[in-house]
Amino acid sequence: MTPLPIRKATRVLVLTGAGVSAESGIATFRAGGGLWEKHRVEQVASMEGFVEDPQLVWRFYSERRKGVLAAEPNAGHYALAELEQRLGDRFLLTTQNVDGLHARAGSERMLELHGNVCMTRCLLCAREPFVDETLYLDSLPKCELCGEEGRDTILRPHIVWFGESLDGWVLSQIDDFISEAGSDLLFLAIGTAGAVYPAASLVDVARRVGGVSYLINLDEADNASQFEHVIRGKSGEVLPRLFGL
Ligand code: BV8
Repeated sequence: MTPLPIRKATRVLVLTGAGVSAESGIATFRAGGGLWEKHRVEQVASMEGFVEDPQLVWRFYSERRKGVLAAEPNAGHYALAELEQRLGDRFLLTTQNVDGLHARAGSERMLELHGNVCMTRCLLCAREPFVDETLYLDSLPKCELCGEEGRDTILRPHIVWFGESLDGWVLSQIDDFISEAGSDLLFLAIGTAGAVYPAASLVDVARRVGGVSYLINLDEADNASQFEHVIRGKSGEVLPRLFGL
């Protein structure tokens, strides 16, 4: 496999999706047997669904929290952490994944676009999201800070649901990285079906500044035609070779 065209000036922006964690045993969303086959998205990954049945949503996220805590990063996660070590501030990883495996593999220059399944926050007050590994299978967690002020507020997963905006600061970090790179940008989308926005539009932004784009994915992706280079395969096998590790 031809290693990536990384020159001295090249700045690498990576977007990962659920496919990168598949070899860690974590279910993807849209493949056969995937998460969206067992659950209606609107019911478990939207504010409307949470308001309608918060216990169903907490059960859904508690099951995923349990799976994530039992999982380990795979060779694909470690390859990305190694590439970051080599490139330093010429590297930025953005992930749609909420499983925290990139951080556990050592990635530091990493932004979580859709939140983290092992973090919880209050539905109402401005307390910071906090690490939470508790499983709420038949109980609803309450905000104790709100409780002290006499409000009975439940806590929610620190996840970006459909219809909710992504964090403005995170998006501005990505925009800044792309603008600074210009035509020296190398954009890699790895293990994602390219079906969810605005993450799926990153390839268009990369091309607009003259960047080179690669898709590394097991199957066809919705936005595959946007990429100059498409490599089909498993990220755990492809990335170490592609990065020349
Ligand atoms: C928003 C949390 C503003 C939930 C998730 C245009 C612009 C902006 C918004 C929209 C737009 N058009 C439509 C929208 C609305 C919506 C959207 O995109 N809908 C889609 C369905 C059309 N977007 C939003 O609502 C976003 N909000 O933009 O705010 C706004 C506000 C109001 C109204 C409009 C706009 C919020 C999106 C975030 C939703 N939250 N996650 C949770 O995780 O529980 S998205 C969810 O999908 C996950 O985060 C997941 O990561 C993500 C994307 O899925 P993939 O990662 O790609 O996973 P998938 O299974 O699909 O594919 C895996 C791929 O891996 C496969 O192709 C497979 O072949 C491959 N693979 C498998 N194994 C391997 C492999 N590849 C390599 N190696 C392997 N071993």
